[in-house]
Amino acid sequence: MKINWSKYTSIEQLRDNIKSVKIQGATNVALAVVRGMEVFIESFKGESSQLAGEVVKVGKMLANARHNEPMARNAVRFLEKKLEEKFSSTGGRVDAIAVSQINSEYLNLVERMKDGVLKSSEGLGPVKYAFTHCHSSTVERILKNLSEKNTGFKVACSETRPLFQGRITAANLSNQGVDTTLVVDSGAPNFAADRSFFPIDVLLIGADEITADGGVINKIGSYGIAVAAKSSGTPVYVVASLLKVNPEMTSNNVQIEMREPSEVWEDAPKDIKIYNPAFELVNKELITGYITESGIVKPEDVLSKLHETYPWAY
Ligand code: RUB
Repeated sequence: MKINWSKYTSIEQLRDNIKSVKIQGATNVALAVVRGMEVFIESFKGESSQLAGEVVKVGKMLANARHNEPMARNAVRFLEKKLEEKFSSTGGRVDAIAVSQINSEYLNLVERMKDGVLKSSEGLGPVKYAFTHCHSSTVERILKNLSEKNTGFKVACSETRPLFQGRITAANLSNQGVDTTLVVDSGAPNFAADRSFFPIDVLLIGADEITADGGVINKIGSYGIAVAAKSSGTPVYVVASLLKVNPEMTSNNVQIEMREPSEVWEDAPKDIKIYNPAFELVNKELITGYITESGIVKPEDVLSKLHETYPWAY
């Protein structure tokens, strides 16, 4: 489902919506960062010589509103790199139009990336039963396409407590005519492993951050479902852009965004400690492959593919 970005008219509104997960999913967070930079340009009244530096600052602030979002940081990195090129070719004159053009180029790149991921997903071959977790716009698009290509296609997804993003996936797919089943989180691993009732051909999950050594950081709950799928011989694919690879993070030094306990239990008795990480690591041994804009990539090759595909990236 496409977001109408014009309804976001202030940087604070964008930052608050990213932090509260009203704008959710790594790709939408990256697009929100671009929207924020546009909003800033539209209202900028300062010295034109300062525009480029200031817009990059705004972009970085928004891109760091959530911790595990390298794709958002790459949206700003793209602008920075292109601005550097413009500085050297125009002797330092960069105006609002030039910045907006670069942002549009980034948006076009994201569209090409999405088309590339969709094309790579053809490598999956026929799929009748798929399982997913949380809400990834990238996975949702692939599932819709699979339902068009495979007669009798069915998808199941887990609810994804505490914020129930799985219901977004279920509602979006069902509204598009896809045969959809929702399962509670506690039943999800067993559901993914049970080959009798819903014999899953593939588990497809999204990614917020991909570690340099090929692990994926995705919504809490992803690990257990991946273990269950792998243990019953079901392939586990991560559907994601290479722009989510963080060259500085490996499976040994992951840092995960911690969220407010109140998301889990609003009026919990005060002495109970609540552990509420947004995401968790799925280690590379559980991952069959990454479905990316540059083909289906083995976990150990994600970093070299990032450098090959996007030499300018973070
Ligand atoms: C969303 C989530 C998604 C990835 C990928 O978590 O884990 O799988 O962000 O999404 P949250 P996309 O709801 O906390 O943002 O494929 O749309 O980039």
